[in-house]
Amino acid sequence: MTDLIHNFVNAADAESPLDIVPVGGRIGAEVRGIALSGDLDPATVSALEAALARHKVLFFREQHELTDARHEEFAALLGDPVAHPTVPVAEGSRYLLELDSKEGYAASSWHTDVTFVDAYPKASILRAIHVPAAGGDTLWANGATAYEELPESLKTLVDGLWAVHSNKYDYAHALGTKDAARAEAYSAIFASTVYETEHPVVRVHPETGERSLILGHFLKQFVGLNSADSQRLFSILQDHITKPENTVRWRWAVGDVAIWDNRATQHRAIADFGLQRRTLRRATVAGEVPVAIDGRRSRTVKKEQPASLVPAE
Ligand SMILES: O=C(O)CCC(=O)C(=O)O
Ligand SMILES: [Fe+2]
Repeated sequence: MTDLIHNFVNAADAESPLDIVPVGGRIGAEVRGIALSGDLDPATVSALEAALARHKVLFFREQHELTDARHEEFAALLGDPVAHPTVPVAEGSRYLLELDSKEGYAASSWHTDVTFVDAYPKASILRAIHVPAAGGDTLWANGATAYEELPESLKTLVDGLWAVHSNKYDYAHALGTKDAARAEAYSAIFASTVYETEHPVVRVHPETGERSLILGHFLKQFVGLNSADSQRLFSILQDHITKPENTVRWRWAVGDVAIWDNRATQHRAIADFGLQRRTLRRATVAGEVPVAIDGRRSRTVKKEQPASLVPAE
């Protein structure tokens, strides 16, 4: 009986000292009884890291003591906190990125954070400050189960495939806005330095050895394919990742925190909250350069400021 109950991918580890309640069948778990801060003891931090590698996204409720400073101190327990490479940090913070609906911003297309650079963050820690009365949930998808369930022929195709990721892309689509001027203004900041990076489509996780798909909205083109074929193949693969069985959805309350393994997941906001206020702040923790199945590593092939932004001599 016990085996039957626990026979699903996202079951809690009976050995974990944490109080963990899985949310989705393949991804996401709530951790209870922990107040996040920079003061957590090393055993708890290791248990959280193990739970993160297993469940891919961890949710914590009622973290009302987590100020910006404490948010950053907690992030430092998981590694080196890093600011976003192009977007200025949130006011009063050292590394935090603010996602605020008053800027017309909701990251409502599927992505993995910052894949336009080589060593993109290994983890993101998102905290809810203002939450709509309804709507504004976030979705996460499991890139490892998506890879595992691909038919063998598609696995063979992606195992040796690489793709170029860039932060120069369609912001109107990613922000879910029809306001071209706003999308352009956001693009001017977000792509103030244009990056292009080649990543393997299948990344081997440095801690678990699990294979997972790296795709998402920063992917521009597959290496060796033209843009039309790239778009069609992207749709096929991306559909495998984002099908509902591979996802978890979180209904935010003020004080909630979500931490995700950015090496094995994608996520997106649901932009259904109209003009209601929605504000979240995010810390990111530095990651490693991804490694492909054959051991090759990702590499940044372009890092360029548009001519108009380069100061005159
Ligand atoms: O607003 C959200 O729900 C997701 C934001 C996001 O993409 C992020 O924090 O990295
Ligand atoms: Fe994101």
